[in-house]
Amino acid sequence: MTDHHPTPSVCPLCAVGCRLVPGEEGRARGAAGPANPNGRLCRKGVDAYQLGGDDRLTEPQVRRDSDLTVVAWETAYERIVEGIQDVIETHGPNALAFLGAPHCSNEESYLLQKLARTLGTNNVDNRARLCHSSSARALSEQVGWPATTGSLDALNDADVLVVAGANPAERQPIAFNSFVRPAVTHGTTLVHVAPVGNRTTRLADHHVAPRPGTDALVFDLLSAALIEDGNVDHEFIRERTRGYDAFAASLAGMDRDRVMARAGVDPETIRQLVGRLTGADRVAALVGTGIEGDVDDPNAAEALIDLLLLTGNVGHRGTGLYVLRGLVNEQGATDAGCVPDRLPGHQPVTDGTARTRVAEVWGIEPPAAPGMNASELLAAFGEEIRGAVIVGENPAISKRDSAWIRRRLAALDLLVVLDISPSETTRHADVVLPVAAGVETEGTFTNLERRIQLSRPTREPPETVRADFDVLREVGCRLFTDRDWFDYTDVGEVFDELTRVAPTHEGITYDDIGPEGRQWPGETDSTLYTESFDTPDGRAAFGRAQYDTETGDSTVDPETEGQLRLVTGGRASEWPADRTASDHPLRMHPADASDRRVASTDEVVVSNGSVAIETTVEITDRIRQGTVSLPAGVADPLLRCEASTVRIRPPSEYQETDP
Ligand SMILES: Nc1nc2c(c(=O)[nH]1)N[C@H]1C(S)=C(S)[C@@H](COP(=O)(O)OP(=O)(O)OC[C@H]3O[C@@H](n4cnc5c(=O)[nH]c(N)nc54)[C@H](O)[C@@H]3O)O[C@H]1N2
Ligand SMILES: Nc1nc2c(c(=O)[nH]1)N[C@H]1C(S)=C(S)[C@@H](COP(=O)(O)OP(=O)(O)OC[C@H]3O[C@@H](n4cnc5c(=O)[nH]c(N)nc54)[C@H](O)[C@@H]3O)O[C@H]1N2
Ligand code: SF4
Ligand SMILES: [Mo]
Repeated sequence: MTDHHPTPSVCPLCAVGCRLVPGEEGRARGAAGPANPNGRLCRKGVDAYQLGGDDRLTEPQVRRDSDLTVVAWETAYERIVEGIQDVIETHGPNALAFLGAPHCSNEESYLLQKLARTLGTNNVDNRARLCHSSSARALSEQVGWPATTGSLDALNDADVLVVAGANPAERQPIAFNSFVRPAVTHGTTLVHVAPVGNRTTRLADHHVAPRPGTDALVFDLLSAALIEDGNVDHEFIRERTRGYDAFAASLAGMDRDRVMARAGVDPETIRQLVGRLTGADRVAALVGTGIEGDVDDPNAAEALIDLLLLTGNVGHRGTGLYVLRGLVNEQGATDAGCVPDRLPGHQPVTDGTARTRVAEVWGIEPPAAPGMNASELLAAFGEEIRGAVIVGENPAISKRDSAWIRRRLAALDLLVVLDISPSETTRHADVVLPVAAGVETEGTFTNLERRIQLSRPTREPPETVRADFDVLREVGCRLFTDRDWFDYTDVGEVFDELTRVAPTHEGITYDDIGPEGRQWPGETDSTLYTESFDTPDGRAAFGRAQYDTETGDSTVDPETEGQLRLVTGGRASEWPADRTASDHPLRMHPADASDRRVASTDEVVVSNGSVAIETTVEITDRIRQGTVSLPAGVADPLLRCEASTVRIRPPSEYQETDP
């Protein structure tokens, strides 16, 4: 049933941005909005009101001796202000770190980075953005903004959709069911690029399963074949791009047989895909965390953008690159400037004109030197970094070794954490501030298609907690008693300041966001780059072939050494609906299984060096040979030691001293 509630909240649980209101028995009920036009919610969204449910922080706490003690808000604020001033006096502002706030609103994210920068440091980041960092970088460098180029409803206009390194059927289910599924039903071809089949694959017409980390090579092979056949958009290339000749030349130097062997795809697959692309007027690509790879992997997003540019598939409806972002306001926190090298609106901190623009509004110029990113900051905790303010992040859960993170957190002189619930991170804090949950506060959130939506509170927070907004504003006022930099009366005033500082948001006002939301930038329709690209010369830039033509690729193929490549997916949060891991988490190809005398449902040991986990097997031909997959939660012990390959053995054959 479609339901138009006058004042819905935005679902705080992922970047799709569905709208919801309280339903029965503590559950959420969907309220139709642009991202969930049918008013549906996914399994996870239905539980949105459980966030901060049973396990809730309600009183501010300050560490006295070794224990956290409940205190009045006044006392907590005094401790924070003193602590921050101490760090600055002794070590300077660059000894501070500000982490957050992709769970919070645009206004809260804006306040967080303003706090950092008015104090004199660019050490501000949100680690969720690192989930899609290479895609964002490729977009910035090649076309303009680190954001999805189109809107969800335009996916219906695509003839071909390429989903790479993502599983939106499970991870962004409402976007998938509302926009991808209907497009496919109406004849759009769905190509899924992933080494392991998942729920998204079930809807796909083609499943391409390259060797993990080699997507870029597949996209380059497609580009090379299209160029060879003359099936490229010459007019688009001439009028709207630069660097084509160098790109084509770099592909021409590629040994295609060798690249195909490296990527583990056959000529027939490439031929079929080329056929699909040649026959399509409009192609759009959707990417997730699976193409992010390791730092050494070739840049898949760049190769994919090259392929889209080559075929004229950026800058009109039904085309372009969609970044399937994860957390509710990952896009917005980044837009608002919770990034160490970018001011609000993605302007480089190193750009003097951009800093002056900010200074005109703030009354103080932000520092010019880029800060450290979230990973660097964490690694410097207790060394260069002496104090940290963490808003809605939990660095203590991560792929990193947990003892290492605990040591880092404990080594700080000042750790301030704003959270809804206790976590590993709050346990190490010197000050813990209990804050309101997303459904309890007013503010704007920007979804994965750049849509800024107003979220209204649909539940009362406990009386003793405060909104992140109020806390950040109060801390700002107390740190700058002789300035009015943080004297805001309401959320709308902060949003309107953001739109004056961030060129992306220029012309949008809080009061006219409206029920459909507003996609930034303000002056264009929902598709970016219809006239020109946001690059210095207005043209999109081609990259280079991602295969190293000089050296070839000398990476030893793990499959030849009895090892299997490990891929993980479905990294599950601590969310109830995510804790339904499959019964047989390890998936492997029949040939790999029979080589190891392993049968379906068998117990096996999955190991790398001294790290081993026991689990059961599902045998499937929807995974490429030589690769096995595990849900990320199960694989965590292996991921923490950065294992990318594993051995699989029956428990009887496993010995701890094995290599
Ligand atoms: N229910 C639920 N939904 C969520 C979240 C949650 O915790 N629970 N978290 C949200 C967050 S923060 C994020 S970042 C997103 C993540 O959303 P996704 O990026 O879709 O996350 P995964 O499910 O891990 O999917 C990654 C896919 O990439 C594949 N893959 C692995 N290696 C490679 C490779 O080298 N090449 C290719 N082409 N594919 C590869 C994996 O097999 C897997 O299918 O999900 C969001 N949605
Ligand atoms: N082991 C493990 N590691 C992971 C992941 C995983 O699932 N498991 N996921 C990876 C991915 S894809 C990502 S994006 C990152 C996510 O990393 P984080 O964002 O650090 O982790 P979360 O647990 O999503 O959220 C952190 C905290 O935000 C709080 N929070 C929620 N809403 C609000 C709010 O409105 N205000 C405030 N102040 N706090 C709020 C929650 O209570 C929680 O304690 O972690 C990555 N690392
Ligand atoms: S798809 Fe995302 S935003 Fe929509 S209901 Fe599910 S978790 Fe919430
Ligand atoms: Mo994420």
